[in-house]
Amino acid sequence: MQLEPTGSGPTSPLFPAPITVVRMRTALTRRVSPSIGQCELTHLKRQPIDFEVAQSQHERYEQVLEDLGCRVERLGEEPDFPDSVFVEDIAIVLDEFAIITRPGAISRRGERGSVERALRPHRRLEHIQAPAILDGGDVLVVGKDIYVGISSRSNSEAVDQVRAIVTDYGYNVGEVNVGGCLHLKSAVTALTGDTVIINPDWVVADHFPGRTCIQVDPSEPNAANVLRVGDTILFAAAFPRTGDRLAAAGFEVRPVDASELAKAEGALTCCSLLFDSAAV
Ligand code: CIR
Repeated sequence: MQLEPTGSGPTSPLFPAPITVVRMRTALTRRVSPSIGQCELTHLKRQPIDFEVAQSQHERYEQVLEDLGCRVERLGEEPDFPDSVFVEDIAIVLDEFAIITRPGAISRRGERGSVERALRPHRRLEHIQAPAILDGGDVLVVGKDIYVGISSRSNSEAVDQVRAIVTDYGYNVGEVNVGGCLHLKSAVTALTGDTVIINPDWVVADHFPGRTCIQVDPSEPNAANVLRVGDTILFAAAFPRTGDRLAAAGFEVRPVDASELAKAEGALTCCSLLFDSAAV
């Protein structure tokens, strides 16, 4: 567990001990739904998903997050929502507030209630409204830059609404066309505040001027979805060549087996919402 004291000072009877605020990194997750076999699919052919394997890989993923200092807050199973393990699509959590999305797939809109309830103690909530559609997988935050992918799940109205919500907080919002994959973060994710990993066939690197773009190994097109937790980069174990590239570039990397949820078009970022919050 990562605890960073942010307040301390001299104490005396006149000046009682100040409240010590600690910051914790929370990982919001949700168990795999037993109906995962009926998940939405856009770019993949349906193939059987072994629920028990998916569940045990997901538990291992949560364990890795815990090992890296996160407090895992696991939401209850949602048997009626096949894709509900992919909590990333339901919210964008920034330091100042969270935005509840309006998922592009109608089958996923009912996932919002429980995510809203879980986030409310941590953040003020804003909401994306119709006619906008937005999946969290299309929102890449790198420092104060927010890139929103235009995909089958997210539209320009959503970009306008995100911009209106965040603009007073110093964020820049840009629209990015994505092709060949489900979400923007299938094609590009952040390694640091100035470096991204990218599949240039699915998104053009020109969208990220001033940032170093490390390319996935060409034989591993789906490898751009990595999850940064502190100084560690989690990458899908199915993509060892890209893992080697990242290690060679000096990153501390850790493979995580996510092969069963990959059949549902999910990857590593999709299965958690990571954010810092204060605990007293
Ligand atoms: C869907 O199509 O919505 C799910 N089967 C996969 C969602 C994966 N989420 C993500 O990449 N952020």
